[in-house]
Amino acid sequence: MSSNVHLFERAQQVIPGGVNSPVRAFRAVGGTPRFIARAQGAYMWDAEGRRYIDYIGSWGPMILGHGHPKVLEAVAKAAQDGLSFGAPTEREIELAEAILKQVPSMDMVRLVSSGTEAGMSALRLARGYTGRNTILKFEGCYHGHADALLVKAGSGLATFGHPTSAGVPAEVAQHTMVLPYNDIEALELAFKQHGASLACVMIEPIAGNMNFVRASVPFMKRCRELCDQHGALLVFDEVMTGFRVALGGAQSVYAKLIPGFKPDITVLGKVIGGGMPLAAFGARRDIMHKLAPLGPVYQAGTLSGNPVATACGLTTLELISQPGFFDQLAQRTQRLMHGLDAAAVQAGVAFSSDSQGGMMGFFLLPQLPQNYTQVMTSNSAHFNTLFHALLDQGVYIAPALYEAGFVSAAHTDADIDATIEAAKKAFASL
Ligand code: KE4
Repeated sequence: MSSNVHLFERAQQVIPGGVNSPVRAFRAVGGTPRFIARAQGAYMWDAEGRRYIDYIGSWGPMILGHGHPKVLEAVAKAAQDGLSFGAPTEREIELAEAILKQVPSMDMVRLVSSGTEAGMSALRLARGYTGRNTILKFEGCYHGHADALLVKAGSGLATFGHPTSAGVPAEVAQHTMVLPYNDIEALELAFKQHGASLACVMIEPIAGNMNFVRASVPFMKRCRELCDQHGALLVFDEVMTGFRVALGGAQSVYAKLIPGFKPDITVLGKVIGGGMPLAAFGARRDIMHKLAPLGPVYQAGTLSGNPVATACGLTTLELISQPGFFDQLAQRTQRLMHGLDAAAVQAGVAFSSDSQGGMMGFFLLPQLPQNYTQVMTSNSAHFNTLFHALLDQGVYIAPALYEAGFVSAAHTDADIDATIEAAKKAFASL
């Protein structure tokens, strides 16, 4: 049995950083990544046979827990019928219908293979529909690694951005504005100065890439109003929140707080694939009719709507649509949050937490942060100590303080209680 250290050394010889996605390398928290051998229910086992209670859940998809028998059965049957055809299938229709049933802001949906692909395509669709080039995003929100979205804030408010990654031409970044999240004044200035050229505002409605930061109701209301006033589209990136914070996603949460609220385009991923490569974007019919082969906005994919991935996603959606699923998931998540809050108070540790449905976040800060700047005032050294103290006790949270956490239907009260006990010991080490 190879050790994690040995596997990491071997991996780094042939894969950049030893990983196929940077956050997995533990560079933010230090130490050796755990090479996972298998997972079942709420648990993962690493290459050394060590068991972890898993709060990453593949960064969101594993809402049922790992290896749900009905999902595995559907995947196995689909695989027997064929892995990929490059031709339409009935199950793509069924999955599209299942998605649209829960997200009434969309009349049509296009299936793709990753959240990045979905976000990139949504952006092109917004530009193609409006005939405009400028896009607006918010600091701390991550929408995948398409060039136009790897951009950080410009020098002044409402100014155009600069690339956050090498290889992104300045000419691309110059069409992207990046504003502080939850900053209504900056938003109004940006629309005042650039409203006529804005194709869209793209937002994570609950920003899981800042751990867990909610868009305030006044801010979200203002996003919607200003988009309407200036003819820009509101693009909801629900790759993380979709079918995770509620069956109808974050937009269903905001629709309860803002009468009649809905975004124009929605980006989905993670849960709708159930752990397999599947994502989607959708909108009203008039917007989606701009897409090839109907309209001038090109978008395509060899494995889009893959028959095995659609079986995984469809079965997952059928199971999470059962009555009471999200109520129970939310109760379990809240039980964990309350337990961690109490443990932190007992240990005298500055701590704040929040959750919605099966998505959660916490900060080693006395109050919940409202934007990226505030999130980054967290003490990263303390977080790293907490991360490893939990990991050493068999509790696996995200290896970065700006990442959200996820509870699954497979997490039992005993798992939650064990996690809280491990946190008590971990807080004592801070
Ligand atoms: P993917 O291309 O990784 O499937 O999705 C990109 C994406 C888009 N939008 C949101 C809101 C997202 O959270 C993501 C991906 N999330 C990260 C975790 N923060 C995935 C983990 C990783 O990058 O390895």
